[in-house]
Amino acid sequence: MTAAMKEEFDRQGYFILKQLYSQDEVQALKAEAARILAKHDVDQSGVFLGLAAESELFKEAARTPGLTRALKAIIGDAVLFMNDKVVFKNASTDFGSPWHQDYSYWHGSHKFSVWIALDDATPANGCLRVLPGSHRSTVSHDGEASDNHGFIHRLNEEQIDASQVVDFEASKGDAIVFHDLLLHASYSNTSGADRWALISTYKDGTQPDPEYPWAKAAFALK
Ligand SMILES: O=C(O)CCC(=O)C(=O)O
Repeated sequence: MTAAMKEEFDRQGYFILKQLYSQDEVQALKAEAARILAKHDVDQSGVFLGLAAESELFKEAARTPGLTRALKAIIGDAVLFMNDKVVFKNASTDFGSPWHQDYSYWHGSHKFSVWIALDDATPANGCLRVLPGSHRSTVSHDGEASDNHGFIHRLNEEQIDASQVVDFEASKGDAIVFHDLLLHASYSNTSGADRWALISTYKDGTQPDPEYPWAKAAFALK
């Protein structure tokens, strides 16, 4: 299983883990995320960084055994958790994320992120979209970024071959592990329903990197 997982990840730039978390676990994570968000001044970006930094539940979720096994198969034995964030879209924070490679934001060694559905995600409420195989090269991110929605490094929609795009329609608890060069985006949320996702980022701990101010909760997976 792990060899097949690695082979698929290397070919596509991502690997899907169906029902990585149970419905009860997802419910508890969403409630805990809501509790954390309520304690902070959260802006309209729809993103809050640093859940594991203040919650044991999120720390546990970041090292859940099924995920640890998958990450070790993909990255190797020295997996380092760096940080996590919740990306919450709802009736008032409803814009889609533009196409980008995460690598354009952090450079250094390649990182691996896990996008976890805390709600069922469909095109109507803003599911993730990926371009399989796009992790084999870096592309320049010079798309128009003046809409105040963050994502200063992005591509314009016309730069993407729409016929190759795969929508990740997810049930809550499903997850996708992806390489930081995989081009991805998400639909805007036209449904008014919540679409919350947890994104956790990892790296190969043997690889040198600059000190990232955002990696505030780093710990090694056992
Ligand atoms: O969850 C989403 O809508 C996409 C978020 C995203 O692409 C990112 O944070 O890099």
